[in-house]
Amino acid sequence: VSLQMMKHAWDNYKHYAWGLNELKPISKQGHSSNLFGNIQGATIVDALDTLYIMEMKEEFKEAKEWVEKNLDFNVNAEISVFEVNIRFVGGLLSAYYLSGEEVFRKKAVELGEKLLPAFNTPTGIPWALLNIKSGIGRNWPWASGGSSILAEFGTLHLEFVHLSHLSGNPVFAEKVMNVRKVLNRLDKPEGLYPNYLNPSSGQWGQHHVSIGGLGDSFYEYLLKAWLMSDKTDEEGKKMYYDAVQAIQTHLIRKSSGGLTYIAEWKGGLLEHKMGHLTCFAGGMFALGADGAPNDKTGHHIELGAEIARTCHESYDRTSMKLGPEAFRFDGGVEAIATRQNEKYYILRPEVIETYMYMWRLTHDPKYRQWGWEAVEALEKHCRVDGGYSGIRDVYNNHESHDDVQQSFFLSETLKYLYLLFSEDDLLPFEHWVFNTEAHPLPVLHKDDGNKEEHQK
Ligand code: DMJ
Repeated sequence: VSLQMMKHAWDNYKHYAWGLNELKPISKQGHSSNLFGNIQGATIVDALDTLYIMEMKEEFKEAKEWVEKNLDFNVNAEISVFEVNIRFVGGLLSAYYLSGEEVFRKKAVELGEKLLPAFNTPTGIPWALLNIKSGIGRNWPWASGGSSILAEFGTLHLEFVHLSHLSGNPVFAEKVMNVRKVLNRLDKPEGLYPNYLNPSSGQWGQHHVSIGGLGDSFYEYLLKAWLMSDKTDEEGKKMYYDAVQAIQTHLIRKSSGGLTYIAEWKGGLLEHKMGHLTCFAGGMFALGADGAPNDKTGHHIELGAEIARTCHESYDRTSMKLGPEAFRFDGGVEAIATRQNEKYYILRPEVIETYMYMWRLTHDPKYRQWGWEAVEALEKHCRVDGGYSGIRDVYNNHESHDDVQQSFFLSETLKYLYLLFSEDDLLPFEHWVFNTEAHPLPVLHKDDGNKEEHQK
């Protein structure tokens, strides 16, 4: 089924928006997000590995030809360093490792080089935004006193380690190791990492902590850096398990109805809200269970299972059976969005991602059942003639479509669904880690001197 879904999403993109970043499936035209500046083809690059894994050979070939002929980074464009890294660098790296086609390696390294000037700050903590022609960077004007964002500068590590590995140039890995160093030197309030860090002063901005938006993939990359290093990166490992300890003490709570959730922390006060983005953490806890210190393996799996259940409830308590952007545990509600501007669903993957990890790690059939419920809901409410669209209010009985087919729907949501219903030996966790955009990167085994030896 996810293959049929992929075909529908891809064919419509191809028909109406080929070469542009994303598809508007209702108006049947291209959608350009300023996150990528004038870099084009986000859907193509994000979808390459999904096409490959689903064995959509013709489509993969067309996509590869487009990359060869048209993917161009010599543009005067201000881009989001994080978004371009996770979608474009990550997408190209995976496409290279899966297919062995040199063009993807070359383009990934070329783009990586374009991103390097982002690290030219007094601390080496990169800017959020970079003009890839002039090399001038800056931060989001809304981010606490000129700060860089934890989930942005903390989500470069996996890709940059691979860029060094594939190019033979250590500079990429050095840049991300320095980010680690800066973070390690800083005092952390209650052991927590605030979402904002000023790249000039090296001081934290506002003390807001989140395992959802602005924080999320930083934690994910600590764990995955350790796993991707064949469990040799002890520093990444320690930072991850220390962070999880602080998260458990200060952020994880249980509702009176018995649902475990991860709250947000604002200078010591809790906001009892959990984002759809935060739902990825169920899978992360389960993935990290194996290495948990003090015989806590079972506990981390259990925590993953509880988060999965809560996020499933957030879907189940809507009329469309698709989860809202954020849900609350206060004012008499549990796992329900109470604000109009938190009721949308934009084809995000995190809940299905957690089902996939929980399925692989426990084989409890309920995760496939829950994944199937999501497929039915996507087909019923998000599928339109011209592709798949997000929904403005999942509590309404009538769809109001947002008219965007996000590129991560093809790279993540559909890939995780496909993996959920595949055998465990398709991209086994011992050999692959998924970047935060679901692009698989091989574990760098201790004894693999050269890149040719990676398992496919
Ligand atoms: C994706 O780009 C990535 O999963 C990122 O980590 C968070 N936001 C979207 C999906 O929701």
